[in-house]
Amino acid sequence: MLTLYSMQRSGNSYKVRLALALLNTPYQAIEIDILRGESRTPDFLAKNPSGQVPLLEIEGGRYLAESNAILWFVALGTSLSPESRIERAEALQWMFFEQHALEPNIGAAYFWLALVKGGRVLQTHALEDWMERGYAALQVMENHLKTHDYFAARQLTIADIALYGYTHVAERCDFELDTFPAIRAWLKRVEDTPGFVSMDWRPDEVDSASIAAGA
Ligand SMILES: N[C@@H](CCC(=O)N[C@@H](CS)C(=O)NCC(=O)O)C(=O)O
Repeated sequence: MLTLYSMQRSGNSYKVRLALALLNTPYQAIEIDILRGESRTPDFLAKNPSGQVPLLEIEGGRYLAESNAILWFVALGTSLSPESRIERAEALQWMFFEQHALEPNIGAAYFWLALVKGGRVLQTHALEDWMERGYAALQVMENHLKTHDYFAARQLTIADIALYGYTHVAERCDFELDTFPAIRAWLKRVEDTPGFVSMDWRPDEVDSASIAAGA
């Protein structure tokens, strides 16, 4: 049985929950509240020295961090992972893009505007950069989606799941998607996929206290 350490409102965590739900893969979920420092306790740091969620515990006591690495782990050999060499490389290309162009900008804006009280005031200057770079990333995605339904392999793959994680919350943190019709159509295509679950959806949850108590 897989164990996923994740935070409900974390886009990186949601990517993994979405893939697991689409694949109907059973797992146990443990909620880690990063705003209360739960990812920085000695116990959690022993599992993931980066102190971040998501973190997947695999049978045999191995831990895997980084949302996109986890996506590959859970999806390999399924319909969500492309088969051919070039299509796998294209999926990776978009997943690297997600981590360097989208997540650090829209993800950061989402965190400070939607999750942290007073975050807008604390991050006024950084916000300008995040908006500019976030819109640039959205434009790259829009250009691709004008001629493609999905990002790789002409079907829904983990590349779409990776990009969906923060694109779908862009409007909750000041980005407007009115001028990105191809992105809006793609968001809807992802949401119409059988087995899709929203970020609010919760798998049956186990709290960390009961795990520690061996329950
Ligand atoms: N590149 C990592 C980023 C993970 C990340 O930034 N996680 C955030 C939540 S979305 C976190 O755990 N932050 C807590 C911290 O850094 O203390 C991934 O894709 O998994």
